[in-house]
Amino acid sequence: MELEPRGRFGRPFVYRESTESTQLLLKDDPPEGAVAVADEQTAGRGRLGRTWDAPAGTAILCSVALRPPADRRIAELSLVGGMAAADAIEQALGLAAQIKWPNDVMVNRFKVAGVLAEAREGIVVLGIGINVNQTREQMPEGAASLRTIDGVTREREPILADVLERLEQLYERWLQGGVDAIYDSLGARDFLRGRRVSLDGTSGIAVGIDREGRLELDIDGERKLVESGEVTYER
Ligand code: BT5
Repeated sequence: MELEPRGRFGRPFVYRESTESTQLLLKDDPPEGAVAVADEQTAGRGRLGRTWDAPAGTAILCSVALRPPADRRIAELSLVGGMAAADAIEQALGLAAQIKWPNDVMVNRFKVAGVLAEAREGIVVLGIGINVNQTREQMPEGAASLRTIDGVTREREPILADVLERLEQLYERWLQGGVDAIYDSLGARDFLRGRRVSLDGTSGIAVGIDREGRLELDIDGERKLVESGEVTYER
């Protein structure tokens, strides 16, 4: 894959046909905006030790080096990355994309993209995986690609360039004003709002993502704010 960067993000640009994980390619103190992309990952990472799987050449698999101030909450960057992916997916597909807190992008209740924010050695590596051209047989349960949704095979490069441009803009806004600064569009994309959800053994109704990027729950009439975790919802 090649990239015509439209801004600061994408310089330098590292591409590998096949690699363990793009999260591991941004080495030696990369500048903010350095991007690594691969056509195939042999050990793609999800959160909490899970894997991210995509057949070679079908998906966007990219990692971006970020250098937020040390006092900022890294988890919020998953939402920033999710927003960039959701906006780009919506643009490519012409269908609404939603954010399932804390890091999934959903279309028609299927997961089409995932985001992983990992902090190490003074940088945050933000990984974004977007399912573009996988066939139905190639998708895990509960997941979809842009192609399984509308039957269209797409070039990945323009979508990648779009994601990075949007990410740069959203990240700048987040740097200035936190989640609050992107909240108008984030709140409108909140997939869990109003749904019955379970988290760490408790269940309740998701009130929604708040202006600090936490998930607000209503558990039997009591409000609870969650900073991180694994949410399941009832379909
Ligand atoms: C995520 O984890 O959603 C974060 C995924 C981040 C992937 C990118 S790709 C570029 C960069 N390099 C990496 O190595 N990773 C990042 P999580 O919420 O834990 O979701 C993982 C779960 O989603 C797995 O346990 C599967 O059930 C499912 N899954 C695996 N591959 C998938 C896919 N292609 N599409 C949708 N769901 C998938």
